[in-house]
Amino acid sequence: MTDLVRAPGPVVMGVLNVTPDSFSDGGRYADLDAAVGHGVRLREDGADLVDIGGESTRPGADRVDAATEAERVLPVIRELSAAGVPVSIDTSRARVAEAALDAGAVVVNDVSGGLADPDMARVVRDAGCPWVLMHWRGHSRQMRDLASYTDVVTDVRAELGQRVDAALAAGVAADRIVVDPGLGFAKTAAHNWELSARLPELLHLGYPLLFGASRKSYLGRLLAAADGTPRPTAQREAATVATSVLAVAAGAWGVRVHDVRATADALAVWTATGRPRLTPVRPDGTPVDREEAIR
Ligand code: PMM
Repeated sequence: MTDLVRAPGPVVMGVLNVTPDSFSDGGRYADLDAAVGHGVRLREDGADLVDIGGESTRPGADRVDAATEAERVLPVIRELSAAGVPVSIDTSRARVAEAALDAGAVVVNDVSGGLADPDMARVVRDAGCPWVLMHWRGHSRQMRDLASYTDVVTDVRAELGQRVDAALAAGVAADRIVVDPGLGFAKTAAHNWELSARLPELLHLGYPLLFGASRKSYLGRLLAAADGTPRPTAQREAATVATSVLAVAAGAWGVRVHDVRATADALAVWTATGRPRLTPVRPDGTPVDREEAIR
């Protein structure tokens, strides 16, 4: 597992939210057996990692306290790890991350990119585990008010770069770092599409990139009914698969998805086709060169 960050990929992270209120699977896996069963299924479906979260990050969600978050995730992590399923802990709290690593988790997925808890860098450095640094500007309650950018791609790249620098300064090894643009976190639908379209510009940070679009509301809005009703979360799978393949073809290292089998199947097709890569193009169809993409 220590080689996961350097894996040729694509890495598929399966989502397991042990919460009553996550936007897509909230409430479904609150019971231990159901959660463990689902984690095993995600692994069988092709997940390289099962990402376990005990606090909803849905926009507008209230925070839970650290003890509640830990109580939700630790038993699931223990059982899945004992069953040989590689687990990441989706938390922005150092205390929860530390306990999760003790319970068998092998990766820390921090939606705050180390901003929410100043002690997180120490925990990750001491564990020597991979750390997913997601772009983040504030907790769920405030994030809708923070979606303001001069240019979303250059701003997200710069802010992620600062999080990487802070991690390195705290002694985290460069080869343990994964970055993530944080689709839907202080981002409008237009921001999410812009980040998707210009993903190669984020790769210039020089770190493996995780892409998490699965079932998010901008896909529901894209696929809305004629009366404007967003497509329900469970019916956003084909769009999710498309985002995953396009992200990987644009150079993403991995994707974070709810329906692992659908995305793993699509990525198997991509691999069998010789891993074709997208080249960024101008609106007139001519390729954008590296220098121009950096801007
Ligand atoms: N999205 C959610 C939660 N955790 N972690 C990373 N690294 N990237 C994401 O995009 C991300 C995340 C919210 O989605 P969920 O409610 O389906 O877990």
